[in-house]
Amino acid sequence: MSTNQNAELISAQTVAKHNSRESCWIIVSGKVYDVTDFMDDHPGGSKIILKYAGMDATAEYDRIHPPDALSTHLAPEKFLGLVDPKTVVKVETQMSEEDKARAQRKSSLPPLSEILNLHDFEAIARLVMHERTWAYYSSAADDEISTRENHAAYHRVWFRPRVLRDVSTVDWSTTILGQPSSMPVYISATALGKLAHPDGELNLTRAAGNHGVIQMVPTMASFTFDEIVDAAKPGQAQFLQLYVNRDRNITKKLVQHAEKRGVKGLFVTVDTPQLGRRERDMRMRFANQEPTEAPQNTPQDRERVQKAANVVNSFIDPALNWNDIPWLQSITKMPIVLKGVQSWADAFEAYDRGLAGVVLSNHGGRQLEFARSGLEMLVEVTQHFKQKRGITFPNDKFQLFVDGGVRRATDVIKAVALGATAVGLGRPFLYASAYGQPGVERAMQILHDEFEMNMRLLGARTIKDLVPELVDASSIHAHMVAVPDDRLYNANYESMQHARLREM
Ligand code: PPY
Repeated sequence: MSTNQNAELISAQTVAKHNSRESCWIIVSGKVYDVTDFMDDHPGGSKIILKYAGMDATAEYDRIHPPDALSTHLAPEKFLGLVDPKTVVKVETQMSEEDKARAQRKSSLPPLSEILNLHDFEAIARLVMHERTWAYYSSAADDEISTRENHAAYHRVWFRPRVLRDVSTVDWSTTILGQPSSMPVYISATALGKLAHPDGELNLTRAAGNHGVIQMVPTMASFTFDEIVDAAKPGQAQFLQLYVNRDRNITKKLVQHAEKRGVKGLFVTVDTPQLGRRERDMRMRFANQEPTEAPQNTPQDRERVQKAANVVNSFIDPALNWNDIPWLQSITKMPIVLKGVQSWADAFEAYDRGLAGVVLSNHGGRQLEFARSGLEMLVEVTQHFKQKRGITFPNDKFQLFVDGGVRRATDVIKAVALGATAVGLGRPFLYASAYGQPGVERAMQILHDEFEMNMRLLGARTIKDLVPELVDASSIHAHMVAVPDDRLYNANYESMQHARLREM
């Protein structure tokens, strides 16, 4: 969207008249936009837009979005012109009591030296992040059973360690899609990193650069793709997570630009033709819908609910299918990995089409409820490859990754022993970024320390020693198993809220 410098300036008073659902204009960075039609498509809900209807929304917009989000998602004609700066009256915003209490908690964060594991970051994040942020990041589909299962699955795999091996030095470094990585861990893509911290994804990029870890840059980041790539050190490897847009030209441009900027791998998300039902997040959005006294069953209301459920369809194409793969392969030389494969049949298909690998994942439990954990899929997929194709893992030609529920180096070690090249962690690094870049670095250091100790205790000198015989995964498919109560972790989960009467 180009700025028409010759357009007449619009007075703030004119903008202020368009302050309703029927006609809603907002100002962002001095530009006036008509967002009347867009507000029901807004992934953050319409109420937040209506709160700024007829007003300057720049501060709130910048808190969450990259500068190019509006120009990417709004039709050019929705940019109406520039606001006349002489007419803008500055409004002081009042901090709510809850905001003040949160700021107080934020100023009492325990020092990083007292953070001993990744669960600690999660517990702290819950206390200091805005409740809407916490709801968005932590929520998962339906009854949040898959998301809990992701973590619980690791409790069903136990070790069979070896002794009397010289483990005076141990080395857990590896390569991922040919790129060196200091550990078999990468930062998985998560949307809207600025919600956690003003430096959002850049904290992850910089910490990754300092620790030799690879970051998967999300399509839905809070910073632009270039801002995130610019924050990397020279030679620092990054991957790109891709949501394929309905408009294939947008996707082609992004992919080819990423390749030019040196991105080393393309992770195409294939498990999100529609957004899963994240009810804790939805309740927050309802809290953010404008109250309506109108009957809830009018055609307009039904259309609005329908649109909100499918909001993701406006920029993630639900028609994406296997026939698009040759096209993706034709537009880039980057290795292509499918993120969100959940069956051995689809893993075979990816292998047969010459792709570089698959991420066995249920999207952090945020998509299909009762999708199995990546770890359980890994056991099944490797078994099928061995039995039907005679192929074993890890395998440089076709790499298997898992993500979801990983909080400890022992979790990672189990997945690697079972054939994964590396394991993705998404939420834990976001929670750590409540402390900014030092928090993310501390999270990485904690993982390194855990790797060192556990490699020694397992008798594994290098990644090559992490073989299937080192673990007992015979219970992985048993979905009911007694484990000691994981109280710290359970404390970070929340029981579902049920509908309540509105306050009188
Ligand atoms: C997720 O929230 O799980 C995502 O993958 C990001 C996202 C956010 C908003 C719309 C579509 C996808």
